[in-house]
Amino acid sequence: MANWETVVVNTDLLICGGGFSACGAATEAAYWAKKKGLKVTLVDKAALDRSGAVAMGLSAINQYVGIKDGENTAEDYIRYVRGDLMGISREDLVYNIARHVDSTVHLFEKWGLKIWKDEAGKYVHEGRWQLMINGESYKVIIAEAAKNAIAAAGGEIIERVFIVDPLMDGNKCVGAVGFSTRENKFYVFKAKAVIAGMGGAVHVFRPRSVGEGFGRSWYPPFNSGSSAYFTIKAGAEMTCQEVRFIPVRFKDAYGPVGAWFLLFKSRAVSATGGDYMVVRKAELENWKPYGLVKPIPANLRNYLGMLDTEQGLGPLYMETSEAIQNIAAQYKDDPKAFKKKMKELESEAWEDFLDMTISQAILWAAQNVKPEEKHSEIAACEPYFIGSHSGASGAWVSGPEDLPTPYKWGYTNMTTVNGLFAVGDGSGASSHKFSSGSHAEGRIAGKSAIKYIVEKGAEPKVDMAEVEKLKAKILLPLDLWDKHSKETTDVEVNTNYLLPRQFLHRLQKIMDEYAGGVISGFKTSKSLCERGLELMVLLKEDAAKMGARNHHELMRVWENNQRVYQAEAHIRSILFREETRWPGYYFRADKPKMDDANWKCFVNCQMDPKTGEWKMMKKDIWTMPGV
Ligand code: SFD
Ligand code: AMP
Repeated sequence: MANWETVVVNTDLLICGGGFSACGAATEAAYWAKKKGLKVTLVDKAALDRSGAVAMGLSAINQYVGIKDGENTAEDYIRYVRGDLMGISREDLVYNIARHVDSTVHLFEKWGLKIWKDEAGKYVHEGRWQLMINGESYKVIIAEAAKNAIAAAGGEIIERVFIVDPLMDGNKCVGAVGFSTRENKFYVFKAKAVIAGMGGAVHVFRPRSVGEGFGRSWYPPFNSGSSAYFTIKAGAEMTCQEVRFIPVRFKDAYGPVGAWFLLFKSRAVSATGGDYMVVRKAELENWKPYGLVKPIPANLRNYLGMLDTEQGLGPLYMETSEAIQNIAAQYKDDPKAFKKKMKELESEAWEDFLDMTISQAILWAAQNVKPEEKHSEIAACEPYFIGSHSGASGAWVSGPEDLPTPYKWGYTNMTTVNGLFAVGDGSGASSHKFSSGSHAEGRIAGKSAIKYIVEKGAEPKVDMAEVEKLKAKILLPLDLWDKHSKETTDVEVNTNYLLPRQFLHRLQKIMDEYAGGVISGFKTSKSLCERGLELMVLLKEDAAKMGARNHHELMRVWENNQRVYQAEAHIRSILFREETRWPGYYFRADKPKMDDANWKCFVNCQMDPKTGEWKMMKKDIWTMPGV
């Protein structure tokens, strides 16, 4: 076995991940931990300042309820999420986040985030729930607060350590193992409670950007399904694993569209100029009652555009120039004011990308796009797993203690595994929390985990013999490389190992062709899913044969292994749910209609970590009384 040092870290609370939810968890947990003399340790595979989905920054805060000013209520937010997710949401969790999220946003502002204000000093809204920000340094600001909180409580932040597996003591999570992506160090974290906040997953499906564009995706390439893998391997019940997210974005560089639709009131049209939201309005009747809610659910907005492209009406375009001209038109009688407004709008359009998707600005520049003069192509991206946005996949967590929810078995946000909490993209069925809601949920879980430690926390019992086995398994790819890489003239062609990139292509091909990726027009069926699962068995056999030439590739190997679990949970859940509920995200072509009578329920799944057997379950939907 590769001769790596084993580093043991003892802590009370272990936070896996360093993104928005983990920073929220760290900030809150450290506050309570300090009072109780407990230690909080946060571990991120990257550097906290620029890790996760918000690494590049964002141009908006997508969840702000505005309770203080009477703009909306938390109940309004429940109705919004219920509609957008076609009736499938954990209303207790959505409510819990909604009632706390505003205070999180106020903290962001206090920590230095610039939120746009109008002349009256009120926040500038992009849409009903969204606030415009100067967000290039959004992540740096939120990370700084988490760092300060942990430092003040005497905790520890460990960067560039990739968490792989949970450590278990029966049905209790007692820590995690991982490895440094820079040094020859294998880490063992022993903890009384663990929070999984390692984001969602990308590159499970073959992306549109392949070849020279590989690595570009809407969802950040560094989140590879670690939260899902970690909770599945711990034996936790998972939910909504079929609810992937497909955003529509500016094509090829994945620039955001929210500001265009909501702030600039832009239209999206087909190549022949028809506004698919108007032309295809009648289709929404087929998806009642959700097809008729406002705003129209994200998947149905996608679907109407997809119907255009399927009928040869693509490409689709965002009418940027029309939108800019419409806004500036109110100044048309004053040429100077008109010119000034046009300049202002033009710079807002570019800033939207520069704040969060710099590559889209580069692509516009490279293709001589002037948004004020000409429209710009948009397209549906490949599928992603991001339960915090408009998808819903994640672990099944316990609801808030003070609500009459039927989903309560322990501490708020604890999974069905004792001592293991999930947040952000890691917790399911609580969509539309976005950056601010993920942070708020992290705070809720951080406080709850400390409560668990105070009331139930026992010294973690870790079986070091088991840890040695995990170390050998995790470092095996380095051994395979050392042993066999000199056997062939081309190191990439070898019968004794395959490289992570090769494995990734195989996984993506299976998902793309059998589970409804881009190439299949997002359509799948029972037979396709079953065949996909057969191929997954063979793929998993080869997973143990991945080789790695260095630290970086070792990380790639484990990212792939983690993606496989996300992929399998996804196929199994699509197969189990015998209907099409989210056209525009995926289509069960053999069950093309929504079936509320049989399938207005959560689809949950659970893998037995000992046997690898999966159990599929239906769970009832609870709606908040009076909402
Ligand atoms: O509008 C390991 N999101 C947006 N939210 C907004 O509020 N406004 C926007 O403008 C947003 N836009 C947007 C958004 C997301 C993406 C991908 C894009 C654009 C392109 C959503 C939010 O970003 C999202 O909801 C939150 O970030 C979710 O928080 P969290 O904590 O669940 O995930 P994370 O922030 O990505 O952090 C993950 C962390 O885990 C680390 N990690 N650490 C150790 N071991 C491992 N094995 C690990 N694997 C991952 C990561 O390094 C990271 O620290 S809009 O355009 O849609
Ligand atoms: P996006 O850039 O698509 O992620 O959008 C940012 C925010 O605006 C998210 O909260 C979306 O759900 C919302 N959004 C985007 N487009 C629309 C639309 N056409 N109607 C309503 N909400 C939208």
